[in-house]
Amino acid sequence: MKQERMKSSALPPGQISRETFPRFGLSQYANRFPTSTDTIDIQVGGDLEEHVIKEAFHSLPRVKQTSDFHCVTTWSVQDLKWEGVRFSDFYESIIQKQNLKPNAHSFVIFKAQDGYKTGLMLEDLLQENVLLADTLNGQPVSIAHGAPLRLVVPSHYGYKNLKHIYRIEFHQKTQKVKQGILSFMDHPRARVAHEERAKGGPGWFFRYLYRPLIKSTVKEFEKALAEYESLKGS
Ligand SMILES: Nc1nc2c(c(=O)[nH]1)N[C@H]1C(S)=C(S)[C@@H](COP(=O)(O)O)O[C@H]1N2
Ligand SMILES: [Mo]
Repeated sequence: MKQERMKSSALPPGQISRETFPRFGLSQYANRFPTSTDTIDIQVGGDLEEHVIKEAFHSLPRVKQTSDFHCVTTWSVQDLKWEGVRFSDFYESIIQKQNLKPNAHSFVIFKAQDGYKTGLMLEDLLQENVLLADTLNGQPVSIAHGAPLRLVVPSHYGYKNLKHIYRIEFHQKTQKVKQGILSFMDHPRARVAHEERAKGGPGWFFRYLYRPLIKSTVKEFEKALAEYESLKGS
């Protein structure tokens, strides 16, 4: 009898495991790509002084983490091997040093080179398994998966795992972040374990709404990347 490969953890409600990790997202981002992937420069702003973090990022302790990835449309990929720095180390060692007073921030907005953005509670980002990752499965994070740096928040749906980070804003109060998707689709926390797929109704309902979109979206994103790479190569 063929032995099933043991995965490290059970899947959360409504998720289905797939073998390959696709390039994925909202249609409108399929043809958008990062403009600068050679260096990691992070603009910071919001309720603190604007500046750019360069060398300081590379002085943070490096960590490796194996975690699962869950897209809100119900596909999951298990056992991805990320490497990077803990968001909590980044926050405590770099951001809090310039901070006005302790506990001043409660909400964080991430902005990407392709125009995508998302907001998360600082409390959720300070969990141990939240990384700013620059390596996936032993290779620098590819264009497909978020070069040069992406957010890995395994307990939250894929749409909070922002790729191609260029800017991080720290705010004292929760902000509205217009993500370019219908607003009901953006749950403020989007925790996978609680099936917070969207704020406009029960999580299980959206399983059936989103699942039919997977196949065509994967195709669309694959095609756009292939076109981009052939243009770059020519
Ligand atoms: N910059 C950026 N980040 C993004 C997206 C995007 O389009 N642009 N899509 C989000 C969505 S909906 C998902 S499911 C994951 C997909 O990550 P992957 O392409 O590495 O599979 O990225 C998220 N982060
Ligand atoms: Mo997603």
